[in-house]
Amino acid sequence: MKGKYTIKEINRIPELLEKEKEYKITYNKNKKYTFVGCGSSYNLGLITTKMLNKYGYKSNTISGGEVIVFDKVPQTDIAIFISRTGESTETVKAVENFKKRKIKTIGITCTPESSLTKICDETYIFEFANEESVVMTGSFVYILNFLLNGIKYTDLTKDAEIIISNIKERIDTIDLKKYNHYVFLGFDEQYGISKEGALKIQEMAIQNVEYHEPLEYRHGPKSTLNEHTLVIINSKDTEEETKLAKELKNMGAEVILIGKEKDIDIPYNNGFESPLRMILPQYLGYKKALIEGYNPDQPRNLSKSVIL
Ligand code: F1P
Repeated sequence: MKGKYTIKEINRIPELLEKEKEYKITYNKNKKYTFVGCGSSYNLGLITTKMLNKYGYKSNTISGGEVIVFDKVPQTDIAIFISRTGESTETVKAVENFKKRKIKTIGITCTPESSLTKICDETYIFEFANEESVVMTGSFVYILNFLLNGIKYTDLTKDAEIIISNIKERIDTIDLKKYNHYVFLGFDEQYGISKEGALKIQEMAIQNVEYHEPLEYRHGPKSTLNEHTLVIINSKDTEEETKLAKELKNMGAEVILIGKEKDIDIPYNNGFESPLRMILPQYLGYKKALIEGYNPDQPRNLSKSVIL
């Protein structure tokens, strides 16, 4: 059955989140952290960096590609390499660029005995979060929540079940055949959430996608909006974002506003709710892929990790 792994991986998110109590990362305000990854794992770094900097820590994120092509290594104390497979070439190779500068290296992966686990000074291995499907879904939610819990522990388990069912209910009512253009909007760390959301639709359902800051969308990008556009706003519960949702609906798009008592009720909680907001694009990508006849478990042209 097409997509059987993806849906299994989405459905077990509440179970995965239960595991959060067993693992802990701690950040030190006197140290600088650099996150390195590719694809979804890069997005994990971008979102975590936004959150760390907001809470008084020092962090930056760089893609594995930028590190290895330019030998670019930000001034830092601890480098954290994220790779579900532990095999993406750029991420694995980038470890050496940091090591030769005597920077401490920590790997985060779902794959024991991977290239990444062999070369990093320390590793967190979440084998229970590993996935059969190519696209990261549950593992992304788990790792993001793990990384944010180092700032402030947030128990998302109790809300996950109901949110998954609300998301399914909402998405299942949309005639997805009609939409071939997907736009994700969000400020700050919600921008990273939007970037990753767009990637899910692109990877699984092979659609045209975009992501922007909400108000930036008015400054040019909205020219391509039409009745085949589905907009998802990862809101910070501001009036401006609600106003924008109405405006885009009036222009003919279908709009899903995520926020407190909105189309999908996930109140903004300074970014700590973000892992739960990832479930919507994951399920949307899965559903749209099935409707178009694609297999969300095994998207066109993609493999579980890019080995160069
Ligand atoms: C990174 C990644 C995935 C993406 C694609 C190619 O993998 O970019 O996020 O879905 O399949 O690989 P990893 O380094 O986290 O294993």
